Amino acid sequence: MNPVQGVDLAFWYILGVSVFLLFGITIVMVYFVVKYRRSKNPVASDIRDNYKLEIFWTIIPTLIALSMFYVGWTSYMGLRTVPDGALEIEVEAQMFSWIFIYDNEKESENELVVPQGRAIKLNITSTDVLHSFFLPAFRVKVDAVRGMKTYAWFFADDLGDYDIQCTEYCGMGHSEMLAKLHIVSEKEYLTWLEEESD
Ligand SMILES: [Cu+2]
Repeated sequence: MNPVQGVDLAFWYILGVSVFLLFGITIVMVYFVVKYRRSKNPVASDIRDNYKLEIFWTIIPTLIALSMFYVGWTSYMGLRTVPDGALEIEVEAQMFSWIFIYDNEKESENELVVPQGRAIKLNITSTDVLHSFFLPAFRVKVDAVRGMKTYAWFFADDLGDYDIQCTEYCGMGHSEMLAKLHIVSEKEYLTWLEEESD
């Protein structure tokens, strides 16, 4: 599964369970408040040691929590497992822009150009302070740390332009630390790659 779908599935699953429980618990609570109000039920019953009930309300929430963990974990593994043959590009964060370095030493600033139909692996680092590489359309968000290599990957499936932002407050120019991802055809990519860096 493409990690984008994996992350979305985890999001909707957890949201769905949460909304279901919110309404389920609220409805039951309101029903009990009305049904067991003091005028109708003056003496409260004192129920103790109902083992069946206690086992039930321990096991069911445990299974729900584990199922949320499972969808979260599998989607996370999707984000962390880079397919073989991914195209690797170096990413350097600096105050306040993104530098992308390609195989043939070509560098571009704030413009990441990749060919359609390929898995792209980004090897991310920072030349100064902490930054964070955020590519929301592909559910990618990874810290850029000086002296450390982190990575992210995504599958370049649809042609188009996508936003890249720094999402770790890194100084006065943080809000202008924006870049664009351009997914272009293989041919366009190769032409662009051979152009002189500006
Ligand atoms: Cu930054």
